[in-house]
Amino acid sequence: MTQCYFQNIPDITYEGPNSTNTFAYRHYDPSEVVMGKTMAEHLRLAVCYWHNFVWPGNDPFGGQTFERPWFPADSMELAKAKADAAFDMFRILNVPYFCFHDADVRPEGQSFAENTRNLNEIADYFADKMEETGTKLLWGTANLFSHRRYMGGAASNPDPDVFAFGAATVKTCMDVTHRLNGENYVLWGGREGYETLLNTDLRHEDQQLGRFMNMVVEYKHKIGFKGALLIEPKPQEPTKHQYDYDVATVYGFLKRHGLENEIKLNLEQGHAILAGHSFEHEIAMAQSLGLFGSIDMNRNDYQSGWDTDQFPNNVPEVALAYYYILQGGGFSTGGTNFDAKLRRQSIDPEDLILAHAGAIDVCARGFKAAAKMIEDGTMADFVTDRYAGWQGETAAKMLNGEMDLDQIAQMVETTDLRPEPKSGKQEYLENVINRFV
Ligand code: XUL
Ligand code: CO
Repeated sequence: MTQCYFQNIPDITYEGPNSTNTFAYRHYDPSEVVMGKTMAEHLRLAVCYWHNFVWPGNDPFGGQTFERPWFPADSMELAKAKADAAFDMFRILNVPYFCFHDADVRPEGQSFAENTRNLNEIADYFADKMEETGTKLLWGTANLFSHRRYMGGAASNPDPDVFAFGAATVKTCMDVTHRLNGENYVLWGGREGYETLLNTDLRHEDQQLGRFMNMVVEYKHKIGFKGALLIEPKPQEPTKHQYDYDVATVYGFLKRHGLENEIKLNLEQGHAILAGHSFEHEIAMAQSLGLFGSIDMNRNDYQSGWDTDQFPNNVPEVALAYYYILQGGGFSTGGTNFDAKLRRQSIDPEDLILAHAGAIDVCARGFKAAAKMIEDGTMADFVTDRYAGWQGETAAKMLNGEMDLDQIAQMVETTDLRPEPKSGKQEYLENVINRFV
C-alpha cells in the first residue's frame, strides 16, 4: 500500500480550548509544562495495535464492519501495509508510543518456527520505522488467548504441550520487545482462569502459573531487559473466573510465588469496573503495595457487564485516576495506553483519529486538573491531618509492636480513654475536588 490510509486528514496539533477545528487538540499541548515536566513526558501516550488495526468490528450478532485495505493481513505484504497505516496514525496523532501483541502484527504461521520468523521480519520493519519517526514501544506482549490451542488457557492449561508453546511464544515476544527497546513487557492473563471447577485443579494451575511467571522473570534478567514486567489484572472475560482478578488478588499471587519485587501492574479502567472497583481504587491500591506500573485508559459502559473498551470521555473520572498516579510520583516506565476500540458503526478512517484525539484531550484535561489538586494540597493535607494522631508516642508503640493487647487494655483502662468520633468530611472533600474538575 503506497497511499496513506488516512487521506486528507491533517496532523493533529494543539490549537487551544477555543478552536472549533475538528482535527485539533484543544487541551493536549505536548510541550506545555505542568509540575516541572511537559505534558508529553507526563502522559506518555500510546496507541494500541489490536483494536485499531486488527479488530474487524464484529460483535456476537454480526461480523466485520470495518473494511481496511490490509485485511485479512495473512501475508507479510499485508502485515507491512498494516504497519504503514499504523505509523501514519502515530504521526498524525503525534503520540510517542505504541503497544502490540505478536499476533496483531505478523501473519499467523503454521508452526512456532514460522510465527517466530514472521514476527522477527515485522520487528525489522518496525525498527526502521521507529528509527525514521522517533516512535517508541511502550510495551510488547504475547497473544496467548486467540488461537484455539489456548482455549483452556496457556500457562494454566492442563496440557503441558500448550504450556510449552505459550512459554516459547513469550520468549520470542520478550526478545522482540527487548530488541525494539520496549519500556515494559505486559502479561495479561488471557484465558488464565476457568469455566467450571468440575474439570479444574486449582492448586495445580496456580503452581503452573507461578512457575511460568518465574521463568519470565529469569529470562528478563538473562537477556538484560531493563524494562518493567507488568501483569494486567482482569476479573472475568474471557473465562468466568480469571485468576488475576484485581490488584489485591495479583498481590497475593506475587507474594505466594516470591515475585512481588519483580513484577508490577498494568491497570485498566474497564477491568477495575468489572471487578466492582473504581479505577482510582485499583491505582491507589497498587501504589500502596508498591506495584503501580502503567495504565490502559479505556472505560467500560456502566450498564453492561462486559469489557466494552471505550475511549475515555469523563474528565472527573480521569482526573481522579491521574491524581492517585501523581501522588505516587507519576509514571516511570509506564504510560497511558488506549486499549480502546471504536463502536462498530464508526467505519471511516477519520473515526480512528477523532476517537484518539478526543480521548487524549480528555486525559490532558483530567491530568491538568489532577496536577492542580496536587499543587493545591488541600486533599492530601486533609488525609495527613486525619492520621496525625499516629505521630504520638503511645500510638507509635501500638503500631511498631512495642505494645500488645494486654498493655493496650491496661492503658485504655488507666487513662479512662473515651474516643471522640470525628467527621470524615466526605462531602467537603467532594466539593474540594469540584473546584478543579
Ligand atoms: C484484554 C486486555 C488486553 C491487554 C493486553 O481485556 O486488556 O488487550 O491489554 O493483552
Ligand atoms: Co488492556
